[in-house]
Amino acid sequence: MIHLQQFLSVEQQLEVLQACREVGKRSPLFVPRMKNGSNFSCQMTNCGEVGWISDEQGYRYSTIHPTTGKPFTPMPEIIKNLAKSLAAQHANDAGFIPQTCLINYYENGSKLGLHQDNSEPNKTAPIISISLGDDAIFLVGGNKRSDKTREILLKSGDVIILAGESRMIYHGIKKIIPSTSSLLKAGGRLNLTIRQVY
Ligand code: MD6
Ligand code: FE
Repeated sequence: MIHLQQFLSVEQQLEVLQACREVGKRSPLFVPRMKNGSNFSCQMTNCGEVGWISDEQGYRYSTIHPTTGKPFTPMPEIIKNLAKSLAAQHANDAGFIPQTCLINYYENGSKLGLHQDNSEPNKTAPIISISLGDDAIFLVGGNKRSDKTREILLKSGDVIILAGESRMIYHGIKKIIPSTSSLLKAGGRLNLTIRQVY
């Protein structure tokens, strides 16, 4: 796993944030649900050809936004270009095709349970993750759910790349640390994960 600390300048962070706001106008945040009907504690939206969704039918990629019924907003160029350049320079994948970007929004108190990213038919392309806003405690384990985890502090502008042997490791968000960034006026944290799904 690659952790690039404060990789994005504040200027770049603001540009990516603005791109997310534009996405949110056409493809608003929604609250995904688990198979048992319970809500996720973070909100999500997507841009790109497909988006990751979750409800009582399970989790999967869909071409349709779950509340608008419309296709997801195309991925803004700034997000595409950042992901392609990160994949080429840090994950040895100059052919990376950014097909989707999942945008998670965490308010204070939101978290994301330990999981493996296994919805993608393509399990060899790297996953590029960008953090914006308040600090988060990221849990990183191994290839088995029962493997010991360690905590990594993710700050605004940090990038995580899961590639190669780390592609399938278990990970999650333990907590958001309130008021640690002034990037988001309303507080909280945004995370973008950009993938080549197919
Ligand atoms: C988050 N990130 O940072 C959640 N998944 O809010 C993820 O679940 C994640 O950071 C795959 C690759 C990188 C990630
Ligand atoms: Fe993940």
